[in-house]
Amino acid sequence: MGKQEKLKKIYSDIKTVKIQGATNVAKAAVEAYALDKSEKNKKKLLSLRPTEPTLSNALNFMEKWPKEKIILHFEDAQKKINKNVQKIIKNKKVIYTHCHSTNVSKALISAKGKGERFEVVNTETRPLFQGRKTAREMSAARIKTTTFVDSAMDQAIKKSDIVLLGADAILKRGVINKIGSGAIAKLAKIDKKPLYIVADSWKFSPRNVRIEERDFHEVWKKAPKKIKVRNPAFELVPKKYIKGVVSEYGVLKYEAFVKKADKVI
Ligand code: RUB
Repeated sequence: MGKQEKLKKIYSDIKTVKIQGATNVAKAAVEAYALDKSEKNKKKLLSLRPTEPTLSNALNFMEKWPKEKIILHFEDAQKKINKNVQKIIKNKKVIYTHCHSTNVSKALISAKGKGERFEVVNTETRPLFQGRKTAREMSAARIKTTTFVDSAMDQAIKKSDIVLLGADAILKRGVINKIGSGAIAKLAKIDKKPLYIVADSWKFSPRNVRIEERDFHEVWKKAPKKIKVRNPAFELVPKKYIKGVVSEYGVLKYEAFVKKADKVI
């Protein structure tokens, strides 16, 4: 495959969510930027998933670091996240999660490998069903897994002891994550379930991000013309609902995480 073809394939795989999740999107964009370090390519990559600071942070770090150092950051951060997640899930029998997060998924698989005993409940995450990807990964790792439709999220949360969500963007006012995450956070609060964000620090952005609204055909292919179909991909989890952020920095309170990330990113 020639360079242009490779680039086109990466653009398309990111845009169509074949490559999904903040870390995977950023890694693919790093590969694409290494192929062509032009401003045009950078602009194009940044436009593909506007709600992803990991993507923009990684491309900015590439101005001073080689590609290998960027990839090493993701691997190193994940190892630390795995250890830190293990601390907060001790004695938690049932863990609830939503959508698919590489940071959450890998941490749970690692914890299982280290002998932690727990099961997972999750929600399927319409319209693109990334929750099924999580369920498959959990099940392949021999973690007992139960999947619910999104509208049963209250029941799923009630069955859990702790809620772990990934993040697309960590802002000063809260976290942007997959649609449904805001409602999950409110229900977790009412049901008194601790909610932690599990995320690489490169998800931090000192600036606001645009919430991506995707093509309505993902929701309803042949919707009658007069019906307006909305498809917002992400939403805010206000910081007041978040018990802590589990990152490579450790398990920190929201403000402490932001203070630290703001100095580095
Ligand atoms: C994925 C999503 C995930 C974060 C997690 O949305 O909202 O929670 O991206 O990031 P989408 P990571 O499927 O639309 O990309 O995978 O880095 O943990």
